[in-house]
Amino acid sequence: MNKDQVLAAYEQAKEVFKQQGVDTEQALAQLAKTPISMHCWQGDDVKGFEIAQRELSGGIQATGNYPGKARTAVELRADMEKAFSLIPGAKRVNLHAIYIDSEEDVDRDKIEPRHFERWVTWAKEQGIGLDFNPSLFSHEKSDDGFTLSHPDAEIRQFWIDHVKASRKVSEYFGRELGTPSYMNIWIPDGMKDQPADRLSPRKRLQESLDEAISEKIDTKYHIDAVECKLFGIGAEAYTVGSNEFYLSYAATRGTALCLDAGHFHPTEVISDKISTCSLYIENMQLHVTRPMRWDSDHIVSFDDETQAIMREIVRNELLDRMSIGLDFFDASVNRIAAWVIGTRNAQKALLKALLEPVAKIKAAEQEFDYTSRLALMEEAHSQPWAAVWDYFCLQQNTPVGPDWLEDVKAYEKEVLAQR
Ligand code: RNT
Ligand code: ZN
Repeated sequence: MNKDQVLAAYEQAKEVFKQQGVDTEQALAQLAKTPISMHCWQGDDVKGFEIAQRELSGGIQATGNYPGKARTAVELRADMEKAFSLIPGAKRVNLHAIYIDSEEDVDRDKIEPRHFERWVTWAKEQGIGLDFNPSLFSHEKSDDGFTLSHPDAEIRQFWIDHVKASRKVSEYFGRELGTPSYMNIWIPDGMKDQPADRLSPRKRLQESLDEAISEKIDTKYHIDAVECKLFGIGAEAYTVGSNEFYLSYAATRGTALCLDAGHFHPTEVISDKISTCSLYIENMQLHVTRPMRWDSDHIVSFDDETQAIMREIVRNELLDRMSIGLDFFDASVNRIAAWVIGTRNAQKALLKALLEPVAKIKAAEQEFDYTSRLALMEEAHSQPWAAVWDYFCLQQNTPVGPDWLEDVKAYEKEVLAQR
């Protein structure tokens, strides 16, 4: 589509939405200022850049061996810049502690803000905020399948110290970049087979977390979040940090809660959890991802659940309290394309939600007019929201439709194939 076609289609769409009482300009402004936190770990299959290179563990897996993955922080940043140029709207970057960018061989409990200075310099250049994660996996001290809930106090302490050190890095991000860093704590702790004691590890996790986050840090700079999970590979029977555990933890400790779309039973959806959480939890974080049969972390698709998640956020006016992040790692396709596809899909779903005639639909529901409610919801799917999306891409100087693919292919030939 050329520019004139995009503009003409937008003008038409604008009218169509106006007739339904929906202001497309307002939706576009909201979309433009809502950042999506792009996870750095799609770029190198969750490997990281510690001097002591370790295999990915913790019950998660990046399958595939598509050539050209980033081998250094410099390469990863270049790849993310390429992806940014093809993704409209505001972005943030979500880092893990294993993405330390330093010549020093530092163990996890000893990381300091200075080891992440180059990331901050880059983020400033890019005009983006950073989010952070302590990495409690891919390490010899997590090999027993336990970290913060490990029966050995010394191992627990190592991981507590890692979380404490990570909070300093996160606070540093927030201070330097003027936007709070969400620091999400996910641990792989669990057991393959039925435990005899389900309680003690949970008690230890509760105590470890309390110690790890005991120092008060201004939420202007840093926000703690915790992420629950149902199971992992090798931890099928029992996960210490279950949904009930972390929902209660976040509610009683005042931390944020991270909901990962792949961390529940196969037919259980996070879209239905957002409203409940909003009643008890101030800040929420999302790991938008696509589970396929298991927590497979497939690239985000424009599917029903992604759309339902965004509708819940918009209909309940929760955008201000929500950090929308992504969490997938597919090593079977071009990794930059993976970011572009997944991030654009999350944004498309958000835009479509912003263009819904919410007031009308809610009014129908209030009057018990479920016929109109269903009719309006269903018709919304085929309204010309895609023309508004194309216009947004144009407005933001990013490719319209599948045109971005050519760019990715050229980058693959020129840069990725040389690695
Ligand atoms: C694992 C969790 C966790 C990780 C990342 C790397 O199941 O989803 O969020 O994917 O932190
Ligand atoms: Zn996750």
